[in-house]
Amino acid sequence: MYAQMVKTDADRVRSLDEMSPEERAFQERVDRGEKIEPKEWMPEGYRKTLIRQIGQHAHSEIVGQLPEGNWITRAPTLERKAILLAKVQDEAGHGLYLYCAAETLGVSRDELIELLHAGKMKYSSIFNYPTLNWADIGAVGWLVDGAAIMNQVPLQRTSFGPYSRAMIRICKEESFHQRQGYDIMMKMAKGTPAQKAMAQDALNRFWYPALMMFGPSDKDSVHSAQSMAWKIKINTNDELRQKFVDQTVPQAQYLGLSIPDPDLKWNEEKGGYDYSEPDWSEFFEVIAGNGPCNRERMNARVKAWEDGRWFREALVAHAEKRATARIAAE
Ligand code: BYC
Repeated sequence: MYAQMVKTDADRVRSLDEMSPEERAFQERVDRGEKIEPKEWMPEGYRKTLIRQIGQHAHSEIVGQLPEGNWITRAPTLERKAILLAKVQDEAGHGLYLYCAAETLGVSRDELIELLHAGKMKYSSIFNYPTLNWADIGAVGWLVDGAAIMNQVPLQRTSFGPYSRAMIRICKEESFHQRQGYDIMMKMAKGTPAQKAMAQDALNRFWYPALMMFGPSDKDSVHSAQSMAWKIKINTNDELRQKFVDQTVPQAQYLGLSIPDPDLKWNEEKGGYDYSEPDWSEFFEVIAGNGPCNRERMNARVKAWEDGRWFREALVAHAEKRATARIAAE
């Protein structure tokens, strides 16, 4: 099993009494709902957790361009192509806001990217699944961006100021992304029987990977308790997964598609659906680097980074030349 997935006593969230005066004052600010800004004192664990989560989130946006970018040249109409192009460009922008937010914590974008390429940082499991046909682009927009919004709307209230502000802007764009995906699904599901079958097949393949996006079940989540105490996370993984299921099932019904879960059932008492858990062994394999597309995704990212090296170096050389000229002129 994945090493960091083992919970120990050391993972326990400490009470105010067990904290140093500085930590206690910090925790009380978080409890009051104050935002923490980059230059302010913060516990080292808080800083590290944020770098891990924001960095992972930024990488997900950038790697997430690959499965959709694959379909830009094959979009069925000019309008669909323009829309998809804009969406994929938005993801690059999201990555940049997030890398900038992480940089305020004292880590550079280059360092984060090196860690990703060395396999020492993660990105969302979902992007290790292939997009086999156009219906998959609909399913990604509807389900993947739908799950992303469910996770990110509460993160607008996260305690770290730069992350929270990045989330506000990202969420506005994500809701457009989700709607464009649903619009593709609607066209396919109300189209010919063959198109409807493609939409159903895409839903079948993306349903459980989308549920995995929220992370392991609460009992196996190593970081949730501390991250929630610090208000880095606002909800548990299972809470958000449940909300996503409850929101998505009626959307599937409207499309006339069925969720690939024979045990899915409305539970009146809890006011939500009972549903089958994803195959967690598959999830742990994917985040350990053994999903269907992990190697392909990383090779594409490393190649893009290497191919762009001359351009980054030219920018730095140009900036240095201008700075030298400015100093000489003064
Ligand atoms: N994939 O203790 P836990 C997008 C890891 S981009 C991979 O519950 P935590 C989009 C976790 O990192 C969407 N790894 O962790 C872009 C930890 O391992 P480490 C990206 C996962 O952090 C382009 C271990 O499992 N969204 O939507 O408390 C086009 C234990 O988990 C995953 C974000 O990044 C996963 N799914 O909770 C279209 C949102 N889940 O780090 C769309 C921000 C867990 O100890 N992140 N792990 O080695 C979060 O909200 C939280 O980090 C998570 C996980 C809920 C994902």
